[in-house]
Amino acid sequence: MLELYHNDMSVCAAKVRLVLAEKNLEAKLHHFNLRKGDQFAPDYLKLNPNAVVPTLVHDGRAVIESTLIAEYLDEAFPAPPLRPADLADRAVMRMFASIPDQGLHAACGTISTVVAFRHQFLALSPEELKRNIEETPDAARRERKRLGIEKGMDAPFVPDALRVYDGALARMETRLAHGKPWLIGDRYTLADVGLTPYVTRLAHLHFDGMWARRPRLAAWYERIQARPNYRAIRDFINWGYIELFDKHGPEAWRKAQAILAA
Ligand SMILES: N[C@@H](CCC(=O)N[C@@H](CS)C(=O)NCC(=O)O)C(=O)O
Repeated sequence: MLELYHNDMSVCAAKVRLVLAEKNLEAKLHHFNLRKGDQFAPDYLKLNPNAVVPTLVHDGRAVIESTLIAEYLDEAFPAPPLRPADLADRAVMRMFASIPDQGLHAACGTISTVVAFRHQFLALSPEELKRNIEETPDAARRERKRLGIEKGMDAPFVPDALRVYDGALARMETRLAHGKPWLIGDRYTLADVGLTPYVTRLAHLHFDGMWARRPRLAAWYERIQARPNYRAIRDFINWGYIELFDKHGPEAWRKAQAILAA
């Protein structure tokens, strides 16, 4: 039996849902409210000491870290395969699939927080906000959360986060110069899965100008949205978040453009 602890708008949880959908696997879903702090419950910390979603539980055993969960699912449920058979291609696939773990995920958290999520945090009671920040176990993540909520787009790490995001998109655009539909070629793999939620987040935030001059990436994202497994994102959209992104995204994008052009 498969169980997934997730959140509807969490980028890394979406990655796991994409794999489940691609393989037509059913999982019992446990939805967490990350603003209210469900992730800090002592019983959940036994499954995932990092106090984050997603966590997959397969036949009673927990697997954490979305990139690892995606590979785990592909090994445990091989059809259809989401890793190339060729070992060199597989290494390239892993390189792309791990881009979020090498800074893109933190950049996405930063951008999402300073543009939009800060408004959700600021709507919490002072006690709930304090708890959410103080119980974030990793000190660096805690400090970024605190400053991002306080300063928004003026937080000092925003330019770096934008450049990390831009660098990841540049790598995708360059890679797609091979003229094939997916990052590794003709086969959709965990590389495409891993980056899909991060490109989607930019689109939701009205930051799609980041690929205005990246036609191959733009075409890839069109193909991604046309795939049946994209329902794992589309069907989980929290419209309250989209409303927030619509309200604050365009103004933030104007500031982001100036930062990226500097
Ligand atoms: N490297 C982890 C990152 C997990 C993560 O940061 N999850 C976010 C949602 S995308 C979360 O649960 N945040 C809760 C919090 O910051 O308190 C993974 O890929 O699984």
